[in-house]
Amino acid sequence: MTSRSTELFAHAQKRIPGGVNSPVRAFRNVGGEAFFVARGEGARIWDVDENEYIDYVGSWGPAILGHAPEVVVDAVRDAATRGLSFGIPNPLEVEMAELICNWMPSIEKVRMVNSGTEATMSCIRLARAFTGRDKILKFDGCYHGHADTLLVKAGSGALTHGRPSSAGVPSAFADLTISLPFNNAELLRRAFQENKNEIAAVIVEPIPANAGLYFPRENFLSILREECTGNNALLIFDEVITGFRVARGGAQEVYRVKPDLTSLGKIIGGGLPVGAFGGRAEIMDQLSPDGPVYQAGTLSGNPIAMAAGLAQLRELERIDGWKLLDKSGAQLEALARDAIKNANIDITFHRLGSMFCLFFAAAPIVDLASAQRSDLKMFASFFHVCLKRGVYFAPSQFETGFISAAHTAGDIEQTGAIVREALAKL
Ligand code: KE4
Repeated sequence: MTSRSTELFAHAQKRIPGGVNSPVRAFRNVGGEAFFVARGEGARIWDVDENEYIDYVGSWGPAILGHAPEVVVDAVRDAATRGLSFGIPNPLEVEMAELICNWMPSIEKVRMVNSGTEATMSCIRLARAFTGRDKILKFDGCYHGHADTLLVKAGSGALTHGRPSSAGVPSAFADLTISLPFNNAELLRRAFQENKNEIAAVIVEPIPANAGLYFPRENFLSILREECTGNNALLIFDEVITGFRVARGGAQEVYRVKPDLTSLGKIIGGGLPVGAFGGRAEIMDQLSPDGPVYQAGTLSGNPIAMAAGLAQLRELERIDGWKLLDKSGAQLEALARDAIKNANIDITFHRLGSMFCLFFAAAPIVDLASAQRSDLKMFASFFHVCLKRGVYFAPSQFETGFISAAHTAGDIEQTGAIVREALAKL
């Protein structure tokens, strides 16, 4: 009997490219067919054939409280009764701006947008205008959304589908983007010397999470800061994933490095389409209508999305979510490491707070090249065995797993047992 997911996927492929509205959902890295989700509640999701999964994708980061958290649903329902969108300033935008600036002191002014891509794209335009320079420096495997300038050696879906530098991006654009191996301070210094006074900004995921999850060497981010300052280039932290996840003040609080601009997304929308970018007032004031840099959006600061994001962020603070998430992360790590010890396979487990990744490769994994040593076939088998047993991990080796505040110790215990079983079967 054909499953409902299979029927839907067949129909979707007739009307939607690849049958999906975002490539990573297509299971191409792991094979098989994407399932269609019917609903989610807390740490669990159900597909249209009523199969139940413990969810470690969490909408790729936004569902930090789990699915359909009561506080967020109530806030959305309440705001919706007063109208869905106006294109007129509303009080919730000011509350959101105030919260972001208080939680991330490097942000003196912030503007709301509708996706992480819009946030990073706007940071790049702003940096180019503020410095009067054109070149941008990024790192191989880091993914900053799908703006032309940033689809050069990009991570996430671009990497998963083997096209880190996308077709359709004019070489004139791509030539303005320098991409280096992450964690290589020597090459960074050399790039600044070879492109004297030409680099407008360095954009970085302070904790790269789009080629699997790995970490900056102890002083790499401070070297980035020093090199940018010394060369009058701006430092942009892309905290679309890490913002308000790894700490209340994001990765910049964890590593105590102050960027000039920060891009945000995912969690701040509570599941609705929201991005934001902000930083030093003297830079942000270059934006229209005060300054010469144009940037706009019909739905930016939309009251429903603001209500959802504010409810999620305030709840996260109320329950001290970061402590709770780290405790759950530590429990999963202990179980995973135990399972790995029992399986005689090269696996490197990385975790920070509620973000984690199992690389099917030996350590050390410090950049894209080392992440690409992973055995993708083995990852795919692991993914499908876990899926069959009711655990949904990201359908790509080049993504990161997310634990939510809704995952109970029981859920994680169950997950640990399934991981152990899956590794033993490889
Ligand atoms: P969006 O445009 O997808 O909202 O955000 C782009 C983006 C920017 N910066 C970072 C660090 C990101 O991780 C992302 C988007 N993340 C991917 C998953 N790793 C989104 C999933 C998808 O593309 O469907």
